[in-house]
Amino acid sequence: MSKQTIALVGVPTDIGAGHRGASMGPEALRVAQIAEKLRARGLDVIDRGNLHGPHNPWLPPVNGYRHLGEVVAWNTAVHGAIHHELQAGRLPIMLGGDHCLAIGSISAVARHCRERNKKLRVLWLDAHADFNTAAITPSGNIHGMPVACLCGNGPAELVEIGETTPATTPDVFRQIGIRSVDEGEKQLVREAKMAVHDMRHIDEVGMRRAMEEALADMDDDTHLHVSFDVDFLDPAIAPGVGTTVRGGPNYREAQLCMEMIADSGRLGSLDIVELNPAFDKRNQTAKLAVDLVESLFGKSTLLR
Ligand code: B3U
Ligand code: MN
Ligand code: MN
Repeated sequence: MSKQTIALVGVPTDIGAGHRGASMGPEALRVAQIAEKLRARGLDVIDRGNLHGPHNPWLPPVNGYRHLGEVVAWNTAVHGAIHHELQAGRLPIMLGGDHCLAIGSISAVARHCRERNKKLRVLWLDAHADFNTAAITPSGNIHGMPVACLCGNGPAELVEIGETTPATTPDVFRQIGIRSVDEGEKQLVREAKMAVHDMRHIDEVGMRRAMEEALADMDDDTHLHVSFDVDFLDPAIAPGVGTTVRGGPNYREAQLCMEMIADSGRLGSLDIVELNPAFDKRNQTAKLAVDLVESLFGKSTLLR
């Protein structure tokens, strides 16, 4: 089989976030040499540049949603771009941007899986469950709602991005690193029977077993999508995010997580989201994200 080409798709917006600055994420990842580091691993990488969309008007929520129209516009662009890359046989990496953009990317991946008769598995690496709805959100920020929208629990304009409604179901998700879930959101996560490997579980059984569980029962027909919210990482090593939550995976745990995904051999698409250079120090969080992405593509610390 010929080697797969990686397509970098920049999405410079913080339209769904509670802080400004994630719009600078794509450039920070480029400055941290994401393309060059992957090429040095022998991979083919095309940088598609950035998508375009409405500016951030920074308005309060309306009916429980902040910037709904703008979020729809950005996600429609993301859906089209990511689906295009998948159709052409490339492995898309979305350079976010805040996590609301996963509505566009994962709906595109889900559509691709339906077209190719593939099973979908989504690893959601995050401090947050992102399962809020307009009725229960504490903020109105749509970056706290993408998993709910992808599962059909959201406004029609977002739920209907992609060809099938809803784009996906809770059983495709494996959430890792979760440690901040709002009260009403907890109830919804429980009702949906979402597989959540939260920090309590990782503390008890270790990253190795948590990842074995999350990666279990995949086969040659499974497309694995990784949605990497950089606030997954402990803020001691990753300060460059809008919402830090202490008690996340440390450097070694995060490396093991990425290495085990690489070993599965199933990675088909990736989001890197919520990197916020306005909160970062000397681009250290972007450099760390790139280091971890190298591991995700097979760089190993072991002499194997
Ligand atoms: N759950 C909170 C906070 C939050 C979610 N995702 C991030 N922050 N990055 C909310 O506003 O929905
Ligand atoms: Mn998130
Ligand atoms: Mn998060």
